[in-house]
Amino acid sequence: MSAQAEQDPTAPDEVARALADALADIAAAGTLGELKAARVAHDGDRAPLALASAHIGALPGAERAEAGRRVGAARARLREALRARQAELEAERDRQVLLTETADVTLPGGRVLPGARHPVTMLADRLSDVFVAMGYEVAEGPEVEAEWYNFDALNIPPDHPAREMQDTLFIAGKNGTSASGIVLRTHTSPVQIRSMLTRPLPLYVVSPGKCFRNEALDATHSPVFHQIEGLAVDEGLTMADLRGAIQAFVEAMFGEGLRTRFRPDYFPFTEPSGDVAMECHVCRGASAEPGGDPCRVCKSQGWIEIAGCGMVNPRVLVACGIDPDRYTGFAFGLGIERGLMIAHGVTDIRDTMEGDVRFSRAFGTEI
Ligand code: FA5
Repeated sequence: MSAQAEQDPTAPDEVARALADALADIAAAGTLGELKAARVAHDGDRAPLALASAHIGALPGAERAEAGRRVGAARARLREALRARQAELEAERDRQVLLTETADVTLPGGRVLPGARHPVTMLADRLSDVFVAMGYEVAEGPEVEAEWYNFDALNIPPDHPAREMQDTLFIAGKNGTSASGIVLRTHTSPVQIRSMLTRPLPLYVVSPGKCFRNEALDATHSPVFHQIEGLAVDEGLTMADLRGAIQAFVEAMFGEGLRTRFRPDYFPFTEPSGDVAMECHVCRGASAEPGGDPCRVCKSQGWIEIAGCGMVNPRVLVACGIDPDRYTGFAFGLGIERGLMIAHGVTDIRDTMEGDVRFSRAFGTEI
């Protein structure tokens, strides 16, 4: 045999050695990564058996068939070995995963609580629903409000003492020093103005929302609280309609047959103005009778004040471009936290805002 013949990569010895090398490397591959390296080395484009395959065409015609069978058989054997080892190593990997990544089914599970709406939000929705059922629409307004909507348009000019009734948190232009003063709204009444300016008449809206006052936190006051505002503007509305709306609302919230009481009060944006009290829903007034048992909810007064109200001041209608000779309106506003406290016997307003889930849980987990 010539030296050239010995270097023929298709020669039986060469093919046998290349296959033996390949099978040894495949058998020695202990990981899928090592097997991948063996695949590149022995079955890649530059592998000895691939080169042998490419060399077949250069052989004399008589030798080609024989060499082709030899190299083809070797490559088939090689691929079968690769496939078998791949399957073994994958099975081994999966076994290891099962061994090392075991789940202890006896460990306590991490429960994800579904979450719940806050009792104040739930009450605001219930209150809104009572009025929506009477045909009112829900209106919203911004918490950061122009001084004009919060005061001026509500007949509270800059020098009016009523501004002192509500300790105001100013964002810009303190208390009338700027034409464009910006405040954190002190009540939901500015939504009355926004509604009258943007909605067609007749108008029946209810507006729950957050209010802010520069007040110290104590058992009954908070610097951040919620109110719900009601406003009706229509032809021929009178105090009797206001009374009827409040009476229907009290009965829907606290029970049928509870009486309401109106007493004169003062708000610059309503004339006449009143405060509304309802008969105590716990003692039904009995605690105020001579010899009656004391009542914690109404402090033995028999009545609980729940809202400010009145007929919309004609000056407010005029500020909103409404003809006061044709239209009249009534409005009312009540504190939602105070309502919650009355309805559920909560004695400290701070409980409604500290975020303690034990407080909220007592109201259920409606979501
Ligand atoms: C008003 O804010 C008027 N805008 C209500 C109104 C609307 C009258 C429409 C007439 C027509 P007053 O300042 O009284 O009124 O507040 C109304 C209610 O908000 C109070 O009865 C109380 O329940 C609640 N409230 C007021 N200040 C606080 C506070 N610091 N913390 C908790 N609740 C408060």
